[in-house]
Amino acid sequence: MIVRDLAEARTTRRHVESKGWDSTRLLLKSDNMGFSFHITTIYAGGDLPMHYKNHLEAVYCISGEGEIEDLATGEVHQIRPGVLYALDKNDKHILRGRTEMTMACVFNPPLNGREVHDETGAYALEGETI
Ligand code: 9YT
Repeated sequence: MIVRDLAEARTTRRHVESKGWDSTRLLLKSDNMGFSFHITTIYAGGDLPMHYKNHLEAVYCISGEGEIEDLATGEVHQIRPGVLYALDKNDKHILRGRTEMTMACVFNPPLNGREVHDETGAYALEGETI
């Protein structure tokens, strides 16, 4: 069994900060669960174009409010606590935070550890392991 505490993990290299967000990677590839699990903070006013070409991601909003734009269709979906979105087609999107948002995120395949977005908005498959 694996037991991890978010507050403790935030003090380690599991905590990754980038432009407009931070993410604490509570489960990673090395845990052999077949997915990774992260608690992400999207900062207020964030406007984040992303395109996870190499991963499927599901995101559940715990707190805060914002919106996600599907760049294939132009549809804009409101994000609030209780809403989940799943990028089941590696969907290119923009996530906007009206307020700070706390999100629970799952990635398949799992992240290695320290991934941040490349210039195309993707994470490399061979990210830095921790
Ligand atoms: C919601 C989202 O994709 N935010 C960017 C960070 C990512 N969730 C991560 O690495 O945990």
